[in-house]
Amino acid sequence: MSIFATGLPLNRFTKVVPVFITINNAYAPYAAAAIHSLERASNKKRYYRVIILHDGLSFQNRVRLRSLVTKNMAIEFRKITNSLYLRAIVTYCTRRQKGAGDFFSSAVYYYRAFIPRLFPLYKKAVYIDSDVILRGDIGELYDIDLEENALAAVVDPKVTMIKEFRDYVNNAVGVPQDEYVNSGVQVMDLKKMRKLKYLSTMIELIHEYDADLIAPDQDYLNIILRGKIMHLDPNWNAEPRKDLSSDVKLVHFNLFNKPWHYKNVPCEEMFWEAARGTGFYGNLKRQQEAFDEEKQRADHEKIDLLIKKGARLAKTKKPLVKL
Ligand SMILES: [Mn+2]
Repeated sequence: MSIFATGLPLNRFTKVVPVFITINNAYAPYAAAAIHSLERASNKKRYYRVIILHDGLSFQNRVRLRSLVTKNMAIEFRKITNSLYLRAIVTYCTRRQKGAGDFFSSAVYYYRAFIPRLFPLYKKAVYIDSDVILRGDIGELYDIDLEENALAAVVDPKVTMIKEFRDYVNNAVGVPQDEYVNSGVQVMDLKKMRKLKYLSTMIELIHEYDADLIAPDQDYLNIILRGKIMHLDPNWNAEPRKDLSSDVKLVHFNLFNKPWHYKNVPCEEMFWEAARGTGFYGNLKRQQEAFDEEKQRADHEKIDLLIKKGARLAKTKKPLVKL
């Protein structure tokens, strides 16, 4: 019998690796591939508890995700319920959706900010985006000593690559490009984040500035936790590429060239291998087939707009948000 079946509060007795992932119905298929890859790369002698934060998943999606459970990996769901904070975020996102170049105006991106507050019994946890595939054991990531830091993450590779994003983070966010991290993979010191009042500080900044940012919750993370973030080995949040190094432990399909939309993109085989064996393989294949030229054009346009918005906001004389 798995220790997950005993109903014991595992953290008290056994070192379990808590992994959070935040999704809505649309992200469920990608999350399944991510979780499947996590399980395959896991250390079979360790235990993992995957906690899926969501805003209301269909029965079918829950069943399919739940079926990924193994002897050493539990899967749990936690619905983000309506609260003062959530309402503030949803209002902010709804307003943002009306503008151009709003890639990250979905409230689902903010759910990860609720983790320290919603799980007071956890001291430390790992968070991953649903658009990642693991090749290394996430337990190793969890084990990293954060020392005095509140968080560990990788310096954002897309910011390093794209000039408009570099100018944007340096000027508009006010965080130097070599400090600015990607929020797709995080090791969180939940105790420290609670102490810093991470979520309520974010809500206050949203309320005070109502700032039009390009990666809002990631920008707030960098602003609020600045100076308290440890930089992880880039192999824990790597860009997909044709000649991927064997040292890469996690690939992040960030922003463009999503393998479930496009054919012949870097690292697609890793994604499809992980997607096979989940209940979503057929859906994902059909999604790719349905992503016709028109949809591809719209996708490219959206990314162009995001980059242009970055360039426009970068012209500001002072940061858009101040802590
Ligand atoms: Mn992502």
